Amino acid sequence: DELVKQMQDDLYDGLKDEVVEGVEILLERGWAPYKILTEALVEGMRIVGIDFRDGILFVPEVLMSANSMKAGMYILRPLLAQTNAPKMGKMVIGTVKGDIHDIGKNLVSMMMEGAGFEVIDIGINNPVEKYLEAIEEHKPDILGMSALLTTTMPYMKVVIDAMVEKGIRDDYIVMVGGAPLNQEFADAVGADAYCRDAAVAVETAKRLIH
Ligand code: B1M
Repeated sequence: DELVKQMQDDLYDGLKDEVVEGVEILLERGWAPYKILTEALVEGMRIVGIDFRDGILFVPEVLMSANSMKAGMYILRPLLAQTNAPKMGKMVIGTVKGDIHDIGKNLVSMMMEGAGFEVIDIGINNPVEKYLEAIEEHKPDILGMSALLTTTMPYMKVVIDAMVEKGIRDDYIVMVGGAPLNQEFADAVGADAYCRDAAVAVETAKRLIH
């Protein structure tokens, strides 16, 4: 699709208004919000990631791409969160200490809400104390953690170890995700599940909560 390709280019160039307009046009054409999200926005960001890695794009540019993506997600959010699904359970989710990437986490939150979960998003750069406070306060069924950096992902083990030490580890389903993670890592830190993407997070949550 021409427009989808154009939107990926606009996301790459950090053209927020154009990305927003593209989302609106695709919605008018009857595209499902999830299809727009994955094919235009997530795919666009994947391309940005490659050139970021290769030193073709730099932080200020990628930040503009990220803001364009967020503007597109902002339109899709109510459509994705709109649901007739019965109440499924509660999740606290946050990005770990030292890590400020939040797009993936936000996407997981949106999709979980759409599936009928109540989501408490504690944001980015969370030290272990923040996670513990949040689960104590909200008593969720699920704790979700996100990390996008190989340097921050080990912090998930710090959080899980602290839960073990307090004797509360088994009171929660712990799900982890983020681009550098894999199943092996999730097993090694003692999480209940690794979620490759937001759709898998929803499926996994539904499966584990029963
Ligand atoms: Co960053 N960055 N970044 N960055 N950035 C990566 C992660 C990187 C892979 C880019 C690259 O080199 N190719 C690289 C990490 C390399 C590594 O660790 N080995 C990197 C780097 C190096 C950095 C900095 C260190 C750069 C610098 O300053 N020199 C710096 C670190 C800042 C920090 O956190 N302390 C940095 C900064 C930034 C920006 C601020 C510019 C921006 C973030 C803006 C924001 O989030 N508000 C940014 C971005 C945008 C990226 C890339 C390009 C895209 C990330 C993204 O949003 N993807 C990224 C490249 C990449 O990932 N390939 C990169 C889209 C999103 C939908 O996917 O987040 O993977 P993702 O989430 C998916 C799944 O992973 C999963 O579901 C989501 C939806 O399907 N998932 C979960 C994620 N969390 C989950 C939690 C769950 C379940 C599933 O819980 C249950």
